[in-house]
Amino acid sequence: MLIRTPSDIPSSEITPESVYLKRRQFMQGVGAAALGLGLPSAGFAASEDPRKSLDFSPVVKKDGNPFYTDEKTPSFAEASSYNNFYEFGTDKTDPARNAHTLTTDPWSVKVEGHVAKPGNYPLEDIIKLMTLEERIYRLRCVEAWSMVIPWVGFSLADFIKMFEPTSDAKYVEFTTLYRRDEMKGQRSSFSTIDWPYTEGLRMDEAMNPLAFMSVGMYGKTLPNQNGAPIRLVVPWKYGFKSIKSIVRMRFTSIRPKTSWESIAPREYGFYANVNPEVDHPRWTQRYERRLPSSLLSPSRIKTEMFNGYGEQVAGLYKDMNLRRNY
Ligand SMILES: Nc1nc2c(c(=O)[nH]1)N[C@H]1C(S)=C(S)[C@@H](COP(=O)(O)O)O[C@H]1N2
Ligand SMILES: [Mo]
Repeated sequence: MLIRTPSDIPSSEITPESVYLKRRQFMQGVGAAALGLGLPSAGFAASEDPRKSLDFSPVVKKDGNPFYTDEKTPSFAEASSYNNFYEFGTDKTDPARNAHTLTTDPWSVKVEGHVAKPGNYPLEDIIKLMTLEERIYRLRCVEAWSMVIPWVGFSLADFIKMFEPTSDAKYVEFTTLYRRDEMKGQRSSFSTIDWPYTEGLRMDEAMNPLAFMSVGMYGKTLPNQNGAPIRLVVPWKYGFKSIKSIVRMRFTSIRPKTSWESIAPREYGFYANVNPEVDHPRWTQRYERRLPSSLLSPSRIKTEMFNGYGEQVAGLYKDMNLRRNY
């Protein structure tokens, strides 16, 4: 099984020895002036950091704003060196190590299915048309760890409205890039994922104001390992729904089959709402490890229904049995 249980994941992975050593070598190799600029970002040396600053409106930092939380965010280096992105390997440190091979320019998103305006939309046009804003969301992985991440992006609902979905559009399916020569994990013969990675949402879920398309984090464009150049963020669902490096959106009348549901349908459902009442068959979902954590401070906290976003999304599921529809 690919997704590992929390006990399989040593917290030392957060600052792996290799990254630490590389950082030290880098610091020894540069002068004091360069040090003033801070540590190089995880996964690439400062001189070749491909991220660009973004122009966005910062999140309104007040209680009750569902797009904001004052919970502690990890450093950028932590959020970009502990990742799940199986296209680049299954270890948490693999994406930061391997994702530099991905080229993201040019990039476009193909829109198909039940919409009045299908087409191939270049990323630069998308960014010009949408209003970029910041949102600070909790991300809860099904493996029972979580992080708080400051994203930059735009509302998925606003994006979808551009394509004018018809009344036959009941679901939207998202697909990740399939490019074996740039994605090491897609070449691996051990992989159980039938590439490309796909995900999906019911239309009313996709139109919920919390659903977000991210093109950046920590004020800059996304690093490859976090899903550059454009990825989904659905904060009330387990992290695997938040599909990375999207190249296609297809509007369908029937429920799309998603990658994890296809691999292990008893363990990973289509809905995948964060739910402390419904355990994974192999571990509890009542608690989570909030990163950054360490052996001395394990940061074990209670998992909240809908990851704490119930006020915004509980209505979507009011007539559903969430034990059956996990
Ligand atoms: N294409 C693709 N998207 C993906 C994954 C993946 O393996 N491939 N992993 C998912 C999982 S399990 C999680 S927890 C989040 C992690 O996002 P982050 O690395 O930005 O924290 O990405 C999700 N999106
Ligand atoms: Mo995850």
